[in-house]
Amino acid sequence: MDSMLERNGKKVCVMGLGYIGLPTAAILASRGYDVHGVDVRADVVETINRGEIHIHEPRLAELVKEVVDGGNLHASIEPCEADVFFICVPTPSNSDKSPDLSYVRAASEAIRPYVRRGNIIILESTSPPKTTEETVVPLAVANEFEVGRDVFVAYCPERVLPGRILIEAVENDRIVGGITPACTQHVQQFYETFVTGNVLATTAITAEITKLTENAFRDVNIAFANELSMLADHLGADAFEIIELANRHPRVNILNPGPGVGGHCISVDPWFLAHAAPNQTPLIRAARQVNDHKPHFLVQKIERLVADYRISVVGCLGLAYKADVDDLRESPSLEIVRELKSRLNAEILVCDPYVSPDKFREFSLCPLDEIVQRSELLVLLTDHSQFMTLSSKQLSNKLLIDARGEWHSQDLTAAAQRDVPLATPAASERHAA
Ligand code: SAJ
Repeated sequence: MDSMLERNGKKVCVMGLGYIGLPTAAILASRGYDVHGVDVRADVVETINRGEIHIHEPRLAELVKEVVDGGNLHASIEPCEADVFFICVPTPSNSDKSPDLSYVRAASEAIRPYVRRGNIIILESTSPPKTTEETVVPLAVANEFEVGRDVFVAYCPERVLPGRILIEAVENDRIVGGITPACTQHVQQFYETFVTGNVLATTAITAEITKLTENAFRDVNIAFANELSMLADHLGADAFEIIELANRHPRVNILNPGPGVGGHCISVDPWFLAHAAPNQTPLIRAARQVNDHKPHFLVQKIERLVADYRISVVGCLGLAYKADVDDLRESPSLEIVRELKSRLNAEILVCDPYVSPDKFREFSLCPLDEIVQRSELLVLLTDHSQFMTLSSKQLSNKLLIDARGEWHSQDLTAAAQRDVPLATPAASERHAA
């Protein structure tokens, strides 16, 4: 539909400048759109208008600087008139696991005065079924407009993996679910101007459920791996070796056990499905419970090891929810450290090279060298690449717990007790040495 010339001058208003909204705004700006980004946080708006960013994501800082300096991206706390509106705000869950749509509601209400005939409104936030139709349409579209004729509304879920957002936002296939076929068609044409993957057309409710299904699928599969790791520990076997061997079967592909499942997506989204259909989702609920239990299981193992070996200094490597990101949302690593700090008598040292001490003030962080030098027990919680470079010499004479199965693949098998340790004679000798 759009040539580069047509894009110039076409205005896009992006509501929410977080992990999805900011990369989306920057990508659109780099493709020639005139992008007005909106965030409720004045500090975020100021940071972006200086050409800087407030989150960590590879290559995003350079891109934002380029498009802000070039005049194609401007941030504000207020929306403005635009041709296309994106809603990219958080959709957390309440304490009873029901979805909290307050940010979607607020963003929809905020754009309503600016929406004109011919405009497109896209919801990208992961949302429970029917949110586009029952929340966005009534709040964002004035009564005088008919959806599908005057204003075009669709749900188009983001599917990007943190750490690869700028690549996946462009290259992944996208799903566009319009409220009507005309909405789908308009929005599909718009995505085709900047996405190189296929843009697949469907309805709003199908797109909403599909997005939740993707993350629930991954959660169930990780839960299987985590359950296996606890089962193997109970029976005195190594889950990582079992998985490695089982995965040699041509039709078996088990994921990695870890300290639990974190991040703002996979640990939250399956509950939206469970909440929407409580009696139809026993497996999805069980998976959530298994993954939520894993951090406590690890804390108990660490506690036992500390008591058995009279350990006085424990080093925890990693706070973020996964490798090479700075995101602490729902992080099992952070949950484990918090629990260890409140339950153990030992000194707990913590290192995370991605977490800035200026932003994180709950407790102080330690340089990696110091942790490696001082800890009697080292626990690998998040598999940041910096931790993969530790040599077997640096890790010798220590008890090790590798919750990710990574040190093993670095050929440290002899030193590392993977996932959940058994107090093997070898470990106790090393500890004594
Ligand atoms: N994890 C494991 N074992 C594994 C894989 C992951 O324990 O084998 C853990 C991670 O350490 C992390 C959590 O699971 O704590 C989630 O990490 P992830 O890399 O699986 O996914 P996210 O949350 O970073 O991103 C997911 C992606 N969804 C899917 O892969 C189906 C991404 O494509 C979505 O766009 C994103 O959720 C989202 O925004 O919904």
